[in-house]
Amino acid sequence: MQLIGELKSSPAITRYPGNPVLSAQDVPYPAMLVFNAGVMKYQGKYVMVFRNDYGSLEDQRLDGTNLGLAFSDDGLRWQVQPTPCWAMKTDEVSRVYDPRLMLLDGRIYMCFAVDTRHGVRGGIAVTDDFYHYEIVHMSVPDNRNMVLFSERIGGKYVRLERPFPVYGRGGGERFDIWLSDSPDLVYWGNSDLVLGVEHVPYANLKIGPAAPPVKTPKGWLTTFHAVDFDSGRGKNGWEAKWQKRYTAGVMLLDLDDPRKVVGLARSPLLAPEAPYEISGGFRNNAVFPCGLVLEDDGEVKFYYGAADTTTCLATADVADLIAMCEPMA
Ligand code: BMA
Repeated sequence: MQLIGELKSSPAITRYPGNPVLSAQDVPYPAMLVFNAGVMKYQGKYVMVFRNDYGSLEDQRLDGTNLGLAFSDDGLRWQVQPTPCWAMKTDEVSRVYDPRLMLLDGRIYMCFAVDTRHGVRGGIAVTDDFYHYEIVHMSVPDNRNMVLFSERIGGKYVRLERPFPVYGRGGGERFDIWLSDSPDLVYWGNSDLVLGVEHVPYANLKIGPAAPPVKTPKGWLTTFHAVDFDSGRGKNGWEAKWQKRYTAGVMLLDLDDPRKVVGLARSPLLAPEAPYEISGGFRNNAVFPCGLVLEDDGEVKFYYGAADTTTCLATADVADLIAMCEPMA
């Protein structure tokens, strides 16, 4: 395995000086790790659904996961609602996590991952109030990191996703970004590979969709996470070993045929560097974006989980992100 070495964030991106924008102490019910949040703008407000892993910080013990809801007028200062907005626990399902939010046909959709006794599934639900979720689709295992495009393309709904083909990819975690389409959000097919991990120079393990793609005149601006592994890394968080690093990347997909990558940034958009990304967390050395808001003036607000512990914000100009995406060879 080719080691990746040092990585730096792009000069195009600026961390919000008030980071983190959300952490456990902002949550009025049991909360411990508050991260990987989906964010959207809806009816003039910013809305966030975040993952909350609760348990004991003192004993470094995870007891469970629920999703929390927060609102904001400026995308910076957030008010968390008094109760969690969703959780799922049955004999079969242990938890729902890593939500992504998007508006589609005027309704609010959320994609999420579901841990089950029989594998990890990707889910899609619709809600009108962020508290009641009607599940419209659950994938077969193993799949997660699903994101929906905000409009139909060629008459079809489209999603990016990240299946985990362990057996067929040599037994390790060598995973790529795929796309499927659907006539109704329920039945999905016509699946194709979009971006292989081998195309990302700063990944040696796996990649996966990050925030839902946003439309720009040059293509669908699409963020993803990228993972590199180094067996020389040891303990770096709560676990005995944490040898991965999670960075964030950006690419442009063709407006009419999003199976086609028209541009890819050859270096990361965001690499773990800030103190709250590289130390003091559950899994240090990790940035994991799930939310992105494109403002009317071209500012991109990029929300990401830092060290699987807090929710942070970075901003960029959409023109700079587009410029980073170089044509594919
Ligand atoms: C991924 C997911 C994310 C998590 C990341 C880093 O595989 O489980 O929820 O943020 O690992 O630990």
